[in-house]
Amino acid sequence: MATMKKALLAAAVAAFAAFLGHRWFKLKEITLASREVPVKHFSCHYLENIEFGAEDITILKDGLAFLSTGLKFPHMPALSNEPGKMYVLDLLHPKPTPVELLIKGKLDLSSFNPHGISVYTDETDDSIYLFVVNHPQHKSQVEIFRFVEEDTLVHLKTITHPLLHSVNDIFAIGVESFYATNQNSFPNDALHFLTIFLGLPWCDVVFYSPEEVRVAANGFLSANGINTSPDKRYIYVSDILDHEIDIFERQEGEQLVYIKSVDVGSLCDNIEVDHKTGDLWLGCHPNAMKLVNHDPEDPPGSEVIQIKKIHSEHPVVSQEYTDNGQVLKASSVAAPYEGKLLIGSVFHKALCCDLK
Ligand SMILES: [Ca+2]
Ligand SMILES: [Ca+2]
Ligand SMILES: [Ca+2]
Repeated sequence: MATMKKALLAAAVAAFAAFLGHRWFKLKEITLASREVPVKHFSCHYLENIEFGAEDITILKDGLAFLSTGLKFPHMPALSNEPGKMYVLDLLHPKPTPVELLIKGKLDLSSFNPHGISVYTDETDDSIYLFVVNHPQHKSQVEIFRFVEEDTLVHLKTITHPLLHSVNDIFAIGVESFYATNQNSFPNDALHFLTIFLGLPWCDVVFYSPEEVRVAANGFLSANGINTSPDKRYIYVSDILDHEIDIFERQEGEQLVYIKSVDVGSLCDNIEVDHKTGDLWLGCHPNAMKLVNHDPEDPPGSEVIQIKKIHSEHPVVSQEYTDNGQVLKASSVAAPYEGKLLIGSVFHKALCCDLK
């Protein structure tokens, strides 16, 4: 009897070890831990004044770009002790230079830690609202600003909600309503890591309006960038650890209906969409292990991926820019505008490139 018990126990331990080994192998696949990218550059220069990352960038139709900079994030190197800042840059200027935005209002600037951003233009009076994910003391909240004059943001409102527990990016759809991605399935890091280890796609996208807050879509391993088609009919979400872009249709009453997923073969962070062509531009991490290891001898690289004809039977996914971390570490966003491309990063610099 004792021998039988021992044999069963040994079999159980072996099965558990095999399971752990399998999950460990899967984790290496998820993080693309052995991936290297070749170097493929455009003609680019560093943007002045951006030394501590520009995690997210978005560009208005008139060439005005907004940048969120200085993100401090758990497990990522933070090179500056200063709080984060917002910048604006005019791409129509002969020598576009980022200018720090002055923030007016009651927001605590000493703990300002800006992450994903989105702009909403109110077409009735052309006023511009800037929505910014903020992580003071590593919490998650959304700040709504109004952009006034050339270089000023007026803080209007801070939004917190239990469903908005680990927000990465947002897509603003009204003066006070938005979709937000949660990159963790649980606010607790250890529980979230466990779900990733077990491969459970439990992250969600939340719809927020003053009247209603609810989960609008789920089933993401980790939801990161979110943006829309030029006609605002579709929503694109980067499921970063699943290496794909998930496409949803917005239906009446802000119901999201899943359409399909497009494989990108990389860990794509934020999504920007060309206003004219509808092409998607993705700032991606070629290898997430390098991102968490931050070994100066083997830094995390950068990768920009473009998707053309995303709604057709055969979307065209192409690798447009890659770097081994010597020029740009940890690219997180690529924003196109009239033959130019701004590439931002999590904690490093930002580039202005010529696509022609
Ligand atoms: Ca964004
Ligand atoms: Ca997915
Ligand atoms: Ca992001």
